[in-house]
Amino acid sequence: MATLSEKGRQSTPSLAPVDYHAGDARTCVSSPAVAVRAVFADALGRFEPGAPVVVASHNDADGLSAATILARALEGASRPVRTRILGRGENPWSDAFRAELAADRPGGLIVSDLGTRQGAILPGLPTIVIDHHVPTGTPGGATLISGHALDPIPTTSLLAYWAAGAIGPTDDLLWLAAIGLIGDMADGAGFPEMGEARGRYGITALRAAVSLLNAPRRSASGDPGPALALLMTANGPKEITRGDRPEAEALRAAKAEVSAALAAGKRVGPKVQDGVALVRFDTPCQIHPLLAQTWRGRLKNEVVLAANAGYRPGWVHFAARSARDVDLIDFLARHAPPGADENYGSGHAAASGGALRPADWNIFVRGLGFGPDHEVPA
Ligand SMILES: [Mn+2]
Repeated sequence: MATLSEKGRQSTPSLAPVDYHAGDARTCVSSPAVAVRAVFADALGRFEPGAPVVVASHNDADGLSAATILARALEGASRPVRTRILGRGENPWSDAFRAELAADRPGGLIVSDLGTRQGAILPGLPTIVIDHHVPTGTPGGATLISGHALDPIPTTSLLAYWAAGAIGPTDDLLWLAAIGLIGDMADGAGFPEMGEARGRYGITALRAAVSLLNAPRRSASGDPGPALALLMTANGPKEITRGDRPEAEALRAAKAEVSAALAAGKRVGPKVQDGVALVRFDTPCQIHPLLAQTWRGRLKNEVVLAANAGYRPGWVHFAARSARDVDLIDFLARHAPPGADENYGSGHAAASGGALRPADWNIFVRGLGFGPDHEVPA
């Protein structure tokens, strides 16, 4: 595995070493952008020439913009590319995705903003993992371009923007990097690219575009198609916010749908028991993180659990937040039901959650002291 993890940025030129292929001489670089471009160029050179590249990415604004940056850059260089946005319950390190790739037989795979896990995604397939989450493993023989050790931590879209410099000119892709920066970091502070994008495209239009692009993944359909289609062809955020194409209309409809679901969810009162506030509701929309955040602002002493049994059939998805200084990863680990797996209790100390089968959910809430009226039909 080639690992890129380096401290320091353009503003503070450092000669921090970069692991650039195990065994090779250590390469000294002056900025993460330069390092990312070099590592990406090298890894792309090992893809099968002329064969399609699959770009798999997350369905939020950062993942969508990262995928778009990479796909547009590759298309600009006349390389065939297929974009695959992963949705709810999907994960590249799964048998389902492995089988899909094996049938597709691409010449290379780029996986962006989908985490960094243990093992090869498809053994033998040249793979680049671009990500900024805390790695939970080493992705086999893939080239890993990880931003998590940088300070500040870049978004995946910004890493993709730096990487795309290895393929061709990136000037028209800058606004896409900004979409991801706003999506994951709100203001993108600490990155000169954000200041430049703000000056060229306007922060208001960029923020409004992010809000629309994040709506479909929270809607019942979860369809990333319209957002991706707009990003692939637009020349700036206003073509998303003011567009009259059907795809732009679909984003506005998704946003209205999620707003209505959230308004209904806010009318559900929490049940408090032994320091835990439980908000139980059923909707196909992914509003549980938003609702948990809302109640975190109102309940100063409780661990808030917002639980949604309508999001994915056969599962209870929940978000955990607390205004108190509680390590939620630790809290959930201490209360884990026997059936909890990797879908339960990951994330951050301050923002966690998970998904449980109804039978396991019922054991979980019983263990927290809630009565049978809070259980979900198994
Ligand atoms: Mn991200």
